[in-house]
Amino acid sequence: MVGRPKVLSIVLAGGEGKRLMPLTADRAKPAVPFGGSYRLIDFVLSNLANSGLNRVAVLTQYKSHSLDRHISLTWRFSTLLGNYVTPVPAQQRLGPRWYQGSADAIYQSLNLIRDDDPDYVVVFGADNIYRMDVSQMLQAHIDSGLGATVAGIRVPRHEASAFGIIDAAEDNKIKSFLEKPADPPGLPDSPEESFASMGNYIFNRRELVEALRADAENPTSKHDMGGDIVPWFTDQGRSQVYDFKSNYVPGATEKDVNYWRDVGSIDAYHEAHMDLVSVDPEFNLYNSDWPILTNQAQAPGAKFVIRGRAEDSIVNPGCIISGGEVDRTVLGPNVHVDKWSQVSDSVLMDGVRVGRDAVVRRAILDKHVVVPDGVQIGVDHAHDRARGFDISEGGVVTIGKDVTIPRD
Ligand code: ADQ
Repeated sequence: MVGRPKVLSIVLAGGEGKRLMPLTADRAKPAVPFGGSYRLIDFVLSNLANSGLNRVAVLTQYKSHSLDRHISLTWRFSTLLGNYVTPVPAQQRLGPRWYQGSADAIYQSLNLIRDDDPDYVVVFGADNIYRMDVSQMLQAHIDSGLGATVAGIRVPRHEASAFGIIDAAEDNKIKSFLEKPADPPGLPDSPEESFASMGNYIFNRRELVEALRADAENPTSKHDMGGDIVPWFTDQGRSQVYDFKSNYVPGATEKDVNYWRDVGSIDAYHEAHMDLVSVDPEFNLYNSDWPILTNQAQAPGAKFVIRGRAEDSIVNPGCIISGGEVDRTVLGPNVHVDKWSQVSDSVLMDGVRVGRDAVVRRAILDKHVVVPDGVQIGVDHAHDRARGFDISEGGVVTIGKDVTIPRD
């Protein structure tokens, strides 16, 4: 890196995550648990920390209580070194209104940039599962001399309308940027793929502030980073793409070197968990050279008694499998599975209780759900629906936090 540039990172963590309901019924999407012991936001914060970017403001807004608590409890850096991760709730500094869009969230928090006085501002989303060395992207940004750098990744064209789509020249300069186009263009060398924005940006501080001010005064703007700010830089020929393919983190396997997932729907969330428990997963949680950090549960080791067993599963501390059978499942901390029960292809979060002789199949059970003796979930979808459970397009049953399921 050239000298020591001053960098402020801003993590956008105000998303509602409607498609993850009921997991987002009373928490922001970045606070949704993932992989048994993490929350979604731990991935971006770990990437920043592992990249040496230790001055981080997390902008929150929607149902942010558990997110704020998680950040304050888990992400305390040494303030002696001037490092910090701080949650910044919507502050209504510019009048009695919440943030309108992600650009407005930053605009309303310009005082953070003024106070921190950085040369560069890293603006990353909080909802994705990936490993990335952000210092490599920062170097590419600095080398380009441009105002904005957008991280990009190839995605299947049939999924591309959910993303900002980039058309870049050979020197990586962005020629056009279309936010969530209905009919996304394919790539010249691969028509069934599109080049998507990962929602991760690096800006020169001065130009970002100028763009945000111009945007705030534009009555037709939706005040969105992807929809308005990136196109602003692109119109001026001041933006480039950083191809995620060129990013390398220590310890990455051939399979997970450029893994990136938006787990924004129940099916995508479930699928990402099934990958974690597979024998040879695409995303390797166990890369200690680039650790994903979190606040681990204070609990004794998982215990298996009375022929209780778990296979192809992740089992967190505090779990007791007492005679039950667990297959292809992620168990968060302190889950109990009792005798003669079968749990498969599922995600059970902190404190779930499964009684005797119960069946849980292809289900996501949020924290402290209680499955009483003999109850079946995910076996008969008509019955699941009649009991008011959410069933995804892909047939995954999801039950919200603290629900005690009635006996049949
Ligand atoms: P989306 O993810 O659909 O697309 P958005 O809903 O704005 O865009 O979420 C981006 C990030 O900002 C998320 O981490 C979210 O939690 C956060 N966020 C949203 N509104 C916010 C607000 N008002 N205050 C604070 N934080 C907020 C974006 C880009 C696309 C890109 C995809 C990649 O717009 O171009 O392709 O991300 O996933």
